[in-house]
Amino acid sequence: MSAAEPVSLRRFHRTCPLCEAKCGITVEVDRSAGRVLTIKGDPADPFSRGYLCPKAYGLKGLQEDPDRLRRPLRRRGGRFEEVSWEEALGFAAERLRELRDAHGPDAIATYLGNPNAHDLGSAIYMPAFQRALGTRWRFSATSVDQLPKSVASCLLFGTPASFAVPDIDRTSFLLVLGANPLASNGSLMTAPDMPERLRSLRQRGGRLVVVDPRRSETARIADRHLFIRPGSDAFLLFSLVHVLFDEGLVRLGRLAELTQGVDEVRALAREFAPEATAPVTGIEPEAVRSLAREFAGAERAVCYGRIGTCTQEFGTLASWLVDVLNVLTGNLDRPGGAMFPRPATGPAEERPRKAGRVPYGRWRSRVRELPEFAGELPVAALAEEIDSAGEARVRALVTVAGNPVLSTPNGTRLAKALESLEFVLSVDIYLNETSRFADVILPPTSPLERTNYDLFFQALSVRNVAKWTPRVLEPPPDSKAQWEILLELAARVNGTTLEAIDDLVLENLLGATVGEGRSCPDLSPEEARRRLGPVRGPERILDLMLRAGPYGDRFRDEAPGLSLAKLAAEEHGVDLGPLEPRLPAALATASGRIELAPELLVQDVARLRQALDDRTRRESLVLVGRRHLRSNNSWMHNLPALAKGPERCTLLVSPSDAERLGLRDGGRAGVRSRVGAVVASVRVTDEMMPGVVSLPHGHGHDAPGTRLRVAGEKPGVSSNLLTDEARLDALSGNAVLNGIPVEVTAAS
Ligand SMILES: Nc1nc2c(c(=O)[nH]1)N[C@H]1C(S)=C(S)[C@@H](COP(=O)(O)OP(=O)(O)OC[C@H]3O[C@@H](n4cnc5c(=O)[nH]c(N)nc54)[C@H](O)[C@@H]3O)O[C@H]1N2
Ligand SMILES: Nc1nc2c(c(=O)[nH]1)N[C@H]1C(S)=C(S)[C@@H](COP(=O)(O)OP(=O)(O)OC[C@H]3O[C@@H](n4cnc5c(=O)[nH]c(N)nc54)[C@H](O)[C@@H]3O)O[C@H]1N2
Ligand code: SF4
Ligand SMILES: [Mo]
Repeated sequence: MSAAEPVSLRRFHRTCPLCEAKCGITVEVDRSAGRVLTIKGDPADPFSRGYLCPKAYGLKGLQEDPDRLRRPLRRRGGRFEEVSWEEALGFAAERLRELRDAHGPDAIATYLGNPNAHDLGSAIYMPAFQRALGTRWRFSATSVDQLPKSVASCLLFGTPASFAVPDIDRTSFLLVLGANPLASNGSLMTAPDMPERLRSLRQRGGRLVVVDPRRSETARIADRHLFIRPGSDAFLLFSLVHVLFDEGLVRLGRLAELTQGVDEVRALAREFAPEATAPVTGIEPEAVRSLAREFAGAERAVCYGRIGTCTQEFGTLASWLVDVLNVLTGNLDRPGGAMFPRPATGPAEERPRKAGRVPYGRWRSRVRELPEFAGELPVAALAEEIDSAGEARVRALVTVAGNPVLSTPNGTRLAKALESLEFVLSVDIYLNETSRFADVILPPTSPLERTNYDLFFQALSVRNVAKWTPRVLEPPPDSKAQWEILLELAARVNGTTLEAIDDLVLENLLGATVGEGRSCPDLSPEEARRRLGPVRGPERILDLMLRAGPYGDRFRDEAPGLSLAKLAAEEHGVDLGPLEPRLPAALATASGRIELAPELLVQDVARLRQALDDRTRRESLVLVGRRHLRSNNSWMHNLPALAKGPERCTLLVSPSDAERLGLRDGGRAGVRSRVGAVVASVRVTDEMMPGVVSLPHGHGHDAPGTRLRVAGEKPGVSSNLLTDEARLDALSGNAVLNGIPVEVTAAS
C-alpha cells in the first residue's frame, strides 16, 4: 500500500456469490466510507486463477444501487411505507399465524428463488423456516430448472443431490447438450473460467461437441455443432445408446458389477434407431452413428446436459439418458468422466448409506394432482392453486429471493393470482415485478455485507475446494442478515425464539456428528458445544460441519484438517484435490447399485414412443431461451454497468424463417403462444436453426408499482408471458420453457 492511499483502504479476497462459477474476487474498499473502490479477479485463488466475468463488478453497483431496499416496506392503502423491523416482522408473523389458524398450514405457500442457493444463511436455516410454517405447498425455482436432473439422479444413484458432474479438466471428449457455459459460466458444474477450461481441453487434443438449436457462444468454439429440434434430446440420446448396443460399443468396465438394468435399457433403446429419430431431432442418422463411435472411442468422455435438456417436455428422460451414456461407456465415476465431488461439509465416512424411499409423489397438488418431489411441488401449479376455487386453496404466499412473475410460466396468470391473495410476504432486496404484490417486504443485507460459504456449489465442483467468504463491509445499523429474518419470522410465528431454533439446528447436527459411532467419536456434545463457542448463526454450524467432515480436524486442534478458523486463515481458499472415484460408497439406492432402468423412467418411455409418431410436433415454430453474460435471470438489470450496451431482449430468427414470415433485421415481431403475446425486436441470424426462435427470459421490467429505475429504461419483454403452465415434463412436473409453439408475425 503506498503512502498516498487512504489508510482505510483494505483489500479482501472473497468469492463472487452471483453465479455457480464461484470466482475468487479481490475487493478493495474504503472502509471508513463503507465504499467499494474496485472489484478484480483474484489470481491467487487456486480454482478461478484470476478469472472474472462482468457481473462481478455488479456487486459494487448492487451495493450502491439507490433502488436496493434497505428498510422493511409495508403496504398501506396501495402505497409502500418504510417501517421498523419490529413492526414489519410483528405484522407479517401475525398475519401468517392468523391464516394458518383459520385455514391450516397449507393455506400458506412458499416460493424460494435462486439466490437462496448462494447464501449460507439460507442454506443452513431454510429447512427450519419451512418447518416452522409447516406447509406442504412449497415451490421453488427448482421446478423451472434442474428438477428433472434431480429426479433422474435420485432414481439412478439414490438422492436428489446425487449429481455427477463433468470432470472437464481431464476429459478428452465433452458432449454438451442444452447448455451454453460461455454465457452462463456453467451450471451443476462449478468450474470458474469456462473459456480457459474449454481452450485447454482442445489444446490437449480433446474434442468439444455441442448440441443446441442455436449456434451459441459455446457452439461457436466447438469442434462440431449439431442443431437439434427443441425438446428432442431424449430421442437423440436414445439413438446414441442404440448405436452403442448395436455396434458392440458398450464397455461398462468396473461399473458392470455396480450397475443393474443394463439389459432393460438395451431393450428400450431398440426402437430408437437413428433412422427412426432423425425426423424428430432433425439430426442425420450418420451424424448420430459417428458421434456414438467417437464418444465410445474417446479415452475419457463425458456427456453433460443442462437447462435445454431439463426445461423441456422429456426433461427427466433426457437427464437420465445423459448418465446412461456415461455409464454404458464406463465413464461414470472415473477421471475425465462424470464424477461425484466430495465437499468439505459432506459426510466424513465413505460408506454406502441406507436407502430411503424415493421422495416422489408422497403428496400431490390439489388442482392438477402433480407429484411432490423432495418436499416440493412444481411451480407451474402455483397460480392454479391460488385462483381455483376451493376451501383448500392457497391464500397467502411467502417468497424468499424469488421473482416468479418473471421466472415461471404464464406470468400474466400468476400476477393476477398474486393480486388476489389475502397476504404476501417477500423477503427481497428489490421492489420488483413480484414483490410489488407484497403486503410486507423484508430486505436482507447485501452480498458484500454478509459472510458466505458455498454449501451447495462446493458439492457440484469440478475440483474439491473450500473457501470462506467473510463479509467485506459492515452491515448498516438496524439491518438484518437473511438468516436472522428467516429465524425471527419462524420464531414469531410459533411463539418461540431465534435462539431456541438456532440451538435446535445445532443439536440436530451434533446428534449426527458427535459421539460414539459418529465422525467425532471421542467428543461429548457438551465439549463440542463449548469448543464451537457461543456465537450464534451460520458460522457456528458451518464450523461443526467442516470439523466433522471428510477433511475436518475432528476437533483435534493439533491435527491437520479443516475448521472454520483454519479455513479463514487461507484467504484465497484451499484446493482439496481433483475428484476421486466414489462408487459404490456414494450410492444410496435400495439395491446399493446404480439403478439404470428405474420403473418410473421405464414407464415414461411410453410417452416418448408416442411422440415419435406425432407429426405436428415437427412442424410448428417453437421458442427457446438464452442467457447473456451481463445478465442474471431477472434481477441484475437495474445496475447501470451491466445494463448499458445494445438491447439484449431480442428475438433471434433464422434467415429462412424471417423471409417466410416477412420479418426484417431490426424490425419488430409479434410473438403469440397459447397463453400470451409479446412484441420484440428482431435479429435475423443464421445462428438459429430454422423453425426455432430465441428470446431470453427475465426481462419485462415495465410493470406498474416497481422501483427499478434503470431496468425500466430498457424493460424488454418477459418470455414467460409466452411459456405455458399447462406444458410440463409429465414425470417431474418441471415447466417446459424451451420448445413452446408460437406464431410470429411482423409488427410495426
Ligand atoms: N423462460 C425461462 N424462464 C426461466 C429460465 C429460462 O431459462 N427460461 N430459467 C429458470 C431458472 S434456471 C431459474 S434459476 C429461475 C430463477 O427464478 P427466480 O429465482 O424466481 O428469479 P431470479 O431472477 O433469480 O430472482 C431473484 C430474486 O431474488 C432477489 N434477490 C437477489 N439477491 C437476493 C438476496 O441475497 N436475498 C434476497 N432475499 N433476495 C435477493 C431479486 O431481487 C429477485 O427478486 O428462472 C427460471 N425461469
Ligand atoms: N450470465 C448468466 N449466467 C447465468 C444465468 C444467467 O441468467 N445469466 N443464470 C444461471 C442459472 S440460474 C442457471 S440454471 C444456469 C443455466 O446455464 P445453462 O444451462 O448453460 O443455460 P443457457 O445459457 O440458457 O443455455 C441453454 C442452451 O440450451 C439451448 N436449448 C434450448 N432448448 C434446447 C433443447 O431442447 N435441446 C438442446 N440440446 N438445447 C436447447 C439454448 O439454445 C441455450 O443455448 O446459468 C446460470 N448462469
Ligand atoms: S462467472 Fe461472473 S458472476 Fe459467476 S461467479 Fe464468476 S464473476 Fe461471479
Ligand atoms: Mo437456474
